[in-house]
Amino acid sequence: MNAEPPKDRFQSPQEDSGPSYLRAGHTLRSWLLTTDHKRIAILYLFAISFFFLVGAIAAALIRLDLLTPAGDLLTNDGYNRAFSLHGIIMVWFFLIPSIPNTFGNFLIPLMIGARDLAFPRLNLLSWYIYVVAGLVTLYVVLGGGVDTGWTFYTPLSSVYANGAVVAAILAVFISGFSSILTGLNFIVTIHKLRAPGMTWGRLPLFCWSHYATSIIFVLATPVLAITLLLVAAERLIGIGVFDPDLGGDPLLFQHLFWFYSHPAVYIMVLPALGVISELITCAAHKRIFGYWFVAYASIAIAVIGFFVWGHHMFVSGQSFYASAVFSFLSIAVAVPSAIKVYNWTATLYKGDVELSAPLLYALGFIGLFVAGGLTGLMVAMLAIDVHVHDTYFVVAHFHYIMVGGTVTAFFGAMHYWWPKITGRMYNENLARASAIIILVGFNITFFPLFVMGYEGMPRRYHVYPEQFQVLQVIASSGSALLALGYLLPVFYLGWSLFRGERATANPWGATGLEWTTSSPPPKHNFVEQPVVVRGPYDYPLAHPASRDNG
Ligand code: HEM
Ligand SMILES: [Cu+2]
Repeated sequence: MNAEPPKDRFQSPQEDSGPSYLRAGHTLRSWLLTTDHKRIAILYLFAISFFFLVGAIAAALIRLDLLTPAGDLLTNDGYNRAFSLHGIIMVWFFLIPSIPNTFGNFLIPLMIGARDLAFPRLNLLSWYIYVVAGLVTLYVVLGGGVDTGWTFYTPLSSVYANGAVVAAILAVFISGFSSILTGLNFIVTIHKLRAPGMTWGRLPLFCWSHYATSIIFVLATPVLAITLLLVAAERLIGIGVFDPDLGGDPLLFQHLFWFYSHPAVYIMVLPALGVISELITCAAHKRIFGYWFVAYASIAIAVIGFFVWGHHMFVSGQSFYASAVFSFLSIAVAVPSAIKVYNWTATLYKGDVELSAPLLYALGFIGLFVAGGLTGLMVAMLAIDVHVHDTYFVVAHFHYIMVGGTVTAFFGAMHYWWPKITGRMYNENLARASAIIILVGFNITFFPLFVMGYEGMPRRYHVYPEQFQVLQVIASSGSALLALGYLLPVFYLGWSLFRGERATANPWGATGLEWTTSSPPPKHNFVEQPVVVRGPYDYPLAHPASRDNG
């Protein structure tokens, strides 16, 4: 941990940086009208955490209800509304914005040596759009909810569903503008605002993964927006695009929806992959193994991700040949993902490894992501998918990726960059304990779902045969432990804000530009424009031959 990066890495040491961004103005107004990307990141952190809590309360309701085979807690309709809200909030108001809008916002300018994002006011506008979308969602929650699931499949959503479907669609529609603006902002920033010497080959992998994510934000989100508008028009005035009686096709909805939503699952996980690359190299004090492979793997995932949507429709009656092609392409996406896991492992190998909390989160991530990925390969294969389609097996698979992956990376990022963001250190022992509780709680909650799904327990049912009760009760008890693991950091991180030891500029001995400025950074990030003279992750242990000598 004490290994100092080479002193000559950056030409302008940052001294005497002036008041930090946290101290530049204390009024509510100075926060709500800020154009500082770091403050906007904090605004997002609050808003997104709030929605995570709302989604988690819905999850608690689901898990309590599933304790008994008869589903005694909720009515059928109530259960439908609980899992729909859980899914809608977790996907659109947590998973998609979580890492990009908080850590991406905070870190990209710092990592490339810029003063801010390219469009600071657009950045603030994105936050307000997110908040407006969130308020509409709260209106839906308070108004009793929706029962369509987060996927809004027609004709359920367009004809039969009760509840505030149009309002829920409106909320998701509005939140899309926030995504598009953020994606544009990141793309322009990474192209235009890199410090002198920050070539593409020296870009931190965190930035590469956000670059790939932003491409999906900009290209895919409009498709979702149009699709949702069509559903709303169908429901309100019966335009008939999805209604066979009027010459429409309900399956068209699924094609349009998954053309967005499959790339969107990579929006949810690519930023997490970027986080893990940073955590791993720093914990190993080694240059990442195969930098260009990891960087291009992000782009490959983003591109191939657009051509696999049909794996959600294997049992919809699409042609066998279409299914075979989608199956092949889906398996192909596993290759770049596997490359990353391989390269992280090779990076740790013979590294000077420090078993800190961020590394524990990263290791937990790798394990859960591999389990989620391998079961993803299984459902990408036609024959297996026909057996487990719409069962708990799928629910387990995507929770391993989304919760075991993205949420774990979110917590890892929170710990790793906490000293930079707040200027304070957290309690390392409590942090390690919470990482382990999360890992154990997660597996107790979600592993039984693989077994149940394989044995035929369908998803979205709350009344089930007694044979599944033991596994359901185990899963529910695990979720209580998991909730504890997620809550614990709220307390020790909160404590650290006021009482934590003061952090130095570079407490981990890491090499990124963000660690050359003070913790917390000054309002304009750097006192002098930094000049980059070395490649990324240039740790003392990096093999001389693997250094770039620019
Ligand atoms: C923390 C503990 C959690 C528990 C116990 C839990 C439990 C569940 C269960 C049992 C379902 C299945 C509903 C059904 O198909 O019958 C479900 C669905 C879902 N969960 Fe979670 N979940 C948790 C956390 C999360 C998180 C953190 C996310 C995302 C960040 C998430 C995203 C989803 C999504 C997208 C669905 C699909 C909803 C649908 O079928 O429309 N869950 N969850
Ligand atoms: Cu997919």
